[in-house]
Amino acid sequence: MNFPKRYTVTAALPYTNGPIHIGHLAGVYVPADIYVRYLRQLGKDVVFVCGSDEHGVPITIKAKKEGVTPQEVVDKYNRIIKKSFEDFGISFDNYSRTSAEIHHQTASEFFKKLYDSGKFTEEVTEQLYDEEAQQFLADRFVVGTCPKCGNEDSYGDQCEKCGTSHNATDLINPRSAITGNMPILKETKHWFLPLDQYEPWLKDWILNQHQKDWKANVYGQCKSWIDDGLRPRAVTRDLDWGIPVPVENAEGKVLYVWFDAPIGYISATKEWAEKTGKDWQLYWKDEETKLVHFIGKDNIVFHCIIFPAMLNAEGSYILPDNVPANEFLNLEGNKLSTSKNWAVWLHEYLEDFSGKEDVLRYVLTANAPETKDNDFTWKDFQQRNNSELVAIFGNFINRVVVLTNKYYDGKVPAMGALSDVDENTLFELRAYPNVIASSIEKYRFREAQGEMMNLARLGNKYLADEEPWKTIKTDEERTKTVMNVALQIAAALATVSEPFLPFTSRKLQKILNLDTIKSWDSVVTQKELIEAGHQIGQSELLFGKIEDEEINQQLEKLAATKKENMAEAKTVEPQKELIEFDDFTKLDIRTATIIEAEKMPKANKLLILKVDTGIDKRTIVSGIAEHFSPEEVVGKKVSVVVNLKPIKLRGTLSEGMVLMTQNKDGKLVFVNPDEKGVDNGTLIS
Ligand code: B3M
Ligand code: ZN
Repeated sequence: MNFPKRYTVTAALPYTNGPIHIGHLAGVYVPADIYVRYLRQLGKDVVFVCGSDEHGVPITIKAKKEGVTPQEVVDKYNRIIKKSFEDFGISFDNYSRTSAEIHHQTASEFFKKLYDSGKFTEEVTEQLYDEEAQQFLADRFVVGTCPKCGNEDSYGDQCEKCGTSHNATDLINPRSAITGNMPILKETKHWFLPLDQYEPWLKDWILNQHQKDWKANVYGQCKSWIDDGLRPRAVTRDLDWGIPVPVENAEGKVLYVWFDAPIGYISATKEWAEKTGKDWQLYWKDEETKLVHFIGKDNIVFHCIIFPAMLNAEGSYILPDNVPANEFLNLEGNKLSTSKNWAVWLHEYLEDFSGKEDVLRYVLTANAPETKDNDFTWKDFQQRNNSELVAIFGNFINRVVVLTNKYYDGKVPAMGALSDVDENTLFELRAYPNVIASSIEKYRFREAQGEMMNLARLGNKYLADEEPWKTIKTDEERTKTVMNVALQIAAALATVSEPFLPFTSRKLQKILNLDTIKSWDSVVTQKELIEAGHQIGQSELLFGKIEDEEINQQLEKLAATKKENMAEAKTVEPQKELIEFDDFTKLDIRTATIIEAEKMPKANKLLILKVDTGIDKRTIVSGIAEHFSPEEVVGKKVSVVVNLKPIKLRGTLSEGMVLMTQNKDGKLVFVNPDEKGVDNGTLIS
């Protein structure tokens, strides 16, 4: 492989108007982190930067909604987001903020340089204005119909449905996101980056030079943008939150957030260089530096067209070598959504699965939306943990370590004469670092991780085939060799798993009692990664099984969110697919009475009900505790699905489901056959 002299790796700066969820991790931060950890293992000179994107309209909207200042909003979420990154081992060299002084300075200087060298055009144009709010409406302050796809809820700057990025005045039927009013047009002066002038250059750079090495989804979006024809883009806004436009006669104007945010990568590098005594310019201006931007697909145009045009206009910067954007991750079949709370928030995940940071990293990479949108499901999460991490990786390591301790008091036995199987196994082992590296270099992280797991599979199979637990009784020398080979695989795994599972790798290093993990290269070249006579430590559980109950709790949580959303939207749920009469008759719904009720300990939403179904008296766990106290429900007549397969919820077996619906205020109410003379156990049909 031909390596550049150094790397600058950036990960999209998250908007600081909310916490981050699994979609962010899967789309941007885990792949970026895998890439960087791998480079560091090779001993490469790399800087990995990110930071909070603290300007822009979403933050001011959030502040208005919560009745606080934008600064309070960004302070709060910067703290939460930064902690989530640390918790999940995203190993930034610097996590900065666009509200930092150094960023204001860097972005202002950048603007000033383009301004002074006449790279902007100045135009007085008519922009949307909300008379009631006395404010110009740009970007997310305005919604309307997308001129490209007809989505009626497109934002002023971008349509989330078709991904098109446009000017607010392009929207059909625009309305103010602040007051809902129809805006008027009012004249205002702004500075524009004449993208049209960069079209021939962009065509050559992207369409001719990067057709092959950029991902198809990235290249495709760029091409369609260029084919549609580029138009001048305003780089300033009439807003009071942001970086003031650093020229005269620009009162009340700030830099457009998408002008300042990508410059945040540069400021974050400068801040890092100041702290570490490095020269930041080498990382941004030296042709031998490889610049890579990790982003989500909705950021492609900004990173592939607008920011490069800005860098080109400035003149002294390098351009990105690659922009490996991922598609989107869905959750249980639906689009992740902050406003609908349809997400697995990272800080909430850790409340339920603390110590399982690597499990989430693993599942998100195994399912990464690299080439198309993908779905995260809790069932898949459980299955990948239990039958891959526990059953393959964990099981292999546990066997090796337990047997080494049992047979040799934890001292690595010496390798004797090697059989063909041993030779082949060691040969395969030495091939893995390059196989994994070659996938990582192509930004195919799920493939890379799959190969890492194949190494664990190799170890597992080797032990299962060679059966040291049997040969120990018949052939002590052979057993030593087998255990030695197995230990080599374990040591190699500590190295090649590190980019994907950094916490596990560290644990494994500790179990094997290694001062450091072996270098990526030494796995290829070194005969013995762990030497005969080396004392290893005791076995420790690398991964724990995840029970059905834990998964059911997560599914319950999502079901509750869905119900809340329905109530809020006051929408009628669309009719479900038609079913056969036979399917209907399978349902056994009975009238019943609640005879006892108590709160589920340590659960906000659950009540444990004892229900007289006419057939029997049984326990049903119901997610209604936020709507009813136990006292309120005792004696209530209800309808119950009695033949639903029992499931355990927080340790209590729930045998059926009490049918609920919602009243106009969104409060849950029972489906109540409150006719006199209806006996319990009467079939609802
Ligand atoms: N904050 C958009 C986003 O979070 C934006 C990325 C900026 S990267 C320079 O989707
Ligand atoms: Zn659209």
